[in-house]
Amino acid sequence: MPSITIALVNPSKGSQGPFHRYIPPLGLLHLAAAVPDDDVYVYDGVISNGRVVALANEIRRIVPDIVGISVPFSTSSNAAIRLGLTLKSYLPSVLILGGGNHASFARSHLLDTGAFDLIIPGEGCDGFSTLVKTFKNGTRPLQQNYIDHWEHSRKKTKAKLNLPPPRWESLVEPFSIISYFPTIITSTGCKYSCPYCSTRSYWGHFRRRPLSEVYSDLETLPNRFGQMLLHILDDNFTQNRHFTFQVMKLLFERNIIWSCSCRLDDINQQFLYEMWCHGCRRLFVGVESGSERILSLYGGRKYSVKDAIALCGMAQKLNIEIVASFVVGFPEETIEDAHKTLQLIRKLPANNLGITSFTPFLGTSAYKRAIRTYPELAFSYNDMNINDNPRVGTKYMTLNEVRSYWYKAHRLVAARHLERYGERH
Ligand code: B12
Ligand code: SF4
Repeated sequence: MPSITIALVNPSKGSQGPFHRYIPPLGLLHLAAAVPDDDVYVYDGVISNGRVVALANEIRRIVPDIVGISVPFSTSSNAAIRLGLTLKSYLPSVLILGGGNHASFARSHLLDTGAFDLIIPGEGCDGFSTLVKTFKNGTRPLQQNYIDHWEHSRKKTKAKLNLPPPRWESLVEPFSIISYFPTIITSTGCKYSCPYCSTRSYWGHFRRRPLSEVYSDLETLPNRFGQMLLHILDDNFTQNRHFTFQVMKLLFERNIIWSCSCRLDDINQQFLYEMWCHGCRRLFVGVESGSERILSLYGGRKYSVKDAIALCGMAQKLNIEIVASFVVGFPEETIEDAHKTLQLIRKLPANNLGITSFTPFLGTSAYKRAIRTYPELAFSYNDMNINDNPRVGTKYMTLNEVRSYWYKAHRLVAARHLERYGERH
C-alpha cells in the first residue's frame, strides 16, 4: 500500500516541564512508530509558542492526509479545537483525529465542535494503526469500534500494551530548545484509585511493559541526550517493587541517572537507598496534605506526616532532589486540615514545592460528584486548571477561606524559594 503523510500534533505550549527543560511528546513518538511505513511528522506547540495559526501554517506545508491532535490536558482543549477548525479551513479533505486523556473523556464535546472527525480513546497505537489501514482502504472508520477497544483494554490487566520504540526521527525539533528532558515509559495505570486522578480510569490497573521493550526504548534514545537525566513518565514508578527493581537494574547497567514519580507509601528508607544506588537523582512526590485524615480519605494514603518528613529528609541526604506537591481545597478539608498542610509546607525537607488546587478532572470520581453541584463544569473544560486559584469552597470552608489558604501556601513556597536560591532567581 502506498505511504501517506501524517502530522501528529501536541497543540499545547506547556511542554516545557519543570526546570525549564523541553519534554518531547513521547506518546506521539510511540504513535508514529505504530505506522512505520508512513511519513510522520510530530509537531509540538512549543515551536509556535502555543500560537495556533502559526502551528497550523507549519502543518499545512506538508499537506498531510491525516492529522492527529493530542489533547492530554483539559487546559489544551480550546487550543486543540481551534487548531482542528483552522486546519479544516486550510485543508478541507484532511482527516482529523483526536486522542489522549482529555480527548478520550470529552470526546462527544470535541466531536460536536466539528474540529475532529474521530477520537481514538485510551492507549493509541493499536487503534491508530488500524485507522491508517482503514483510511488507505477507503473504508469509513466507526467511532464505536475504538470506544469498544478502549473499554476492553483498560479492563484487562494482562492485555498487552502496544508501545513500539519511539520514532525520534519524526520529531520536528523546536530549534529554540537547547536543553532536553529525555523520557521513557515503563508501565501504565495504577493500582490505586485516588478520587481526583484519572489514571486508573484512563489506562486501567497497573500494566508493565516487557523489559525487552524498555531495553529497546533505551537503545533508541538519541545519542545527543548523553548523560542528561532521564525522566520515567510512569504515574507511579514504584508501585510494583519487583518490576521497579528490574527496570532500575537496566538503568544502572547503562549508567543512566534518572528521575521518577512515586507515592510515599510504596517506598521505605531501604528502598530509597536502593533507588539512589541505581541512579535515581530526582523524585516527584505527591505529598498532597499535612492532614492524615485527608490523606486517608483521598486515595487511602497510609503514610503519616512523620513518614513524609523522614523519607524526604533521607532522600535529600542521599542527594536525591525532592519535588513535592500539595493540593489545596479537598472538598472535605477543614480549617484545621489547612493549618496542618501549611505547617508541613513550612517544614518538609524538599528542593522544590508545588501547590495545586483540587480540580475534578474528567474521568475521576471527583468529577462525577462535582458535576451534580456544578453542572456548568461540563462546559468549562479549559478552566480545569490546577494551577489557577481555587474556584469553589469546601464543605467546611468558604471560597474566600480556601483562596486565602491558597495564597498563604504560595507565599510560604515563595519564601522558602527565596531562602534557598536568593533574590536573583
Ligand atoms: C508527562 C506528563 C506531563 C508532562 C508532559 C510533557 C510532554 N511533552 O509529554 C508535563 C510535565 C509538561 C505535564 C504537565 C502537566 N500535566 Co501532565 N501528565 C504527564 C503524564 C504523567 C504522562 C503523559 C505521557 O507522556 N504518557 C505516556 C504516553 C505514552 O502516553 P500519552 O501521551 O497519553 O499517549 C498515548 C495515548 O494517550 C494516546 N494518545 C495521546 N495523544 C494522542 C493523539 C492521537 C491522535 C491518538 C490517536 C492517540 C493519542 O496514544 C499514546 C500511545 O498509547 C500524564 C499521566 C498519564 N499517565 O498519561 C499526566 C497528565 C496528562 N497531566 C496532567 C496534568 C493535570 C498536568 C498539569 C496541569 C500539571 C501542572 N501542575 O501544571 C500540566 C499541564 C501542562 C499544560 N500544557 O497545560 C493530567 C491531565 C488531566 C487533565 N484532564 O487535564 C494527567 C492525566 C495526570 C493525571 N492523572 O491527572 N504533564
Ligand atoms: S497514586 Fe498517583 S497515579 Fe495512582 S491513582 Fe493516586 S494520584 Fe493517580
